[in-house]
Amino acid sequence: MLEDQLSPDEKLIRDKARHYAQEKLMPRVLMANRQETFDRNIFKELGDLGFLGMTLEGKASFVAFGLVAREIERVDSGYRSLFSVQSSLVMSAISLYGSEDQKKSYLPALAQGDLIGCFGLTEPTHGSDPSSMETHAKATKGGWILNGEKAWITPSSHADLFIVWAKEEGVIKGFILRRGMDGIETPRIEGKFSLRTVPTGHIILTNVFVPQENILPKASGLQDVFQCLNYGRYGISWGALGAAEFCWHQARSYGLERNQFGNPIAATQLFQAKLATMQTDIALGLQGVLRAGRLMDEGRCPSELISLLKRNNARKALEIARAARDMLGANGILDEYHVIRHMMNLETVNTYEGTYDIHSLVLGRAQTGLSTF
Ligand code: TGC
Ligand code: FAD
Repeated sequence: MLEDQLSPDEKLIRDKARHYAQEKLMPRVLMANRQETFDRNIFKELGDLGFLGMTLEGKASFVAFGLVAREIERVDSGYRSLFSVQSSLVMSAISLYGSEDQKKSYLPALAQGDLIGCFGLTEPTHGSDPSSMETHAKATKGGWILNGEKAWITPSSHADLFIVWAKEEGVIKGFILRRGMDGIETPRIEGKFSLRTVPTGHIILTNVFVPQENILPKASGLQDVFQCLNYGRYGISWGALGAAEFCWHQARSYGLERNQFGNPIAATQLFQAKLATMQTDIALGLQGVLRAGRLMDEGRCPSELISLLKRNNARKALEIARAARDMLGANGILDEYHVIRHMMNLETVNTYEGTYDIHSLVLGRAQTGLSTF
């Protein structure tokens, strides 16, 4: 059992996260999803609980971080995305590649949830292939001038701080931009059927002057971007299982109460076979992320293992949500049962931070030594 493999501290953090997620997030998620409303207070709440950037400086283990991601995503993948972007992408980028002054200036406010960060890598015409990005930085007196466009950025329309990746003379570098700098626009993307509890937007940069002190001095190439993505993908691998567990439990409860042909539908062999598949995929997935977490804590988790787990757990969670949707019949399409929301969210989880197929190709390259890119 997973329970036996967690330390007392990890269990305490997990219980704190479960209590918060069930008591504070669950009651507001239905209307937030239906009306696409974003609650900025969630950052403060996560900050007050000590969850934002919790692995930095060894404050908590990577396993504890994963357990928090799982509890938040048991409620909603969008809420977990907020936690992931702030912790794994934004705070990690500053922590790994920032100057001491940048760390002092930004990390405490990001950890408290007083500042909201976002991570701008994807562009309208460069998603799976970020090395072809067109956003560029040109050196000028006292800093750089940035031009370009980032797309699909969580939650750019509400962010105070932007980590923007841009090419300077062909080399990818990271910059810290602040809302209020001249030339930044952050329009929101409308019409999403997935991750509706968090805004997703563009970052449009038109001759934005970025002072010298706002470059991430230790970042110098795509491999540094990928280091942040490794943390993000690891958190997603845990989180997706939380969403899957919710759908599994919902299907089981529904099947025990719903009668057809004079018997609970859970009494049918087909229904039970589906529950068995869900249980198996979740139990094996949890063992995988636990092992990866322990290796992360020891500083020796291969990035291919993270690709393997992100790819598999996101896909299995999506399959479980689709199966649960079916097992609830017509009620499966009602948002008050929450399964259809998880299913729609998991379409995004399967796509972002490297699609299922991109991670297939990463694994294929590692096995064969042959790159398809
Ligand atoms: P490639 O030649 O593979 O790599 C360039 C350099 O990077 C190194 N590298 C890694 N290092 C550490 N960890 C990893 N996972 C790494 N993957 C690659 C690699 O060794 C190389 O280093 P060096 O020193 O030899 O130069 O580069 P490529 O251009 O061929 O890339 C191919 C591919 C598919 C691996 C890559 O582009 C990719 O992963 N594409 C997916 C893009 C992606 O994941 N975007 C995410 C955007 S952020 C986001 O989605 C946030 S969602 C919000 C939320 O998380 O909730
Ligand atoms: P594409 O790269 O155009 O891929 C389209 C299809 O082609 C996919 O099925 C893909 O697997 C396939 N494909 C591509 N290349 C190959 C190949 N070589 N071989 C075989 N098949 C291939 N990005 C950020 O930078 N920051 C964020 O905060 C962020 N948040 C997001 C939030 C949401 C809700 C979503 C949906 C996306 C977010 N993203 C973010 C972007 C995300 O990382 C990209 O969508 C993802 O990397 C895929 O890129 P793409 O959408 O351009 O698809």
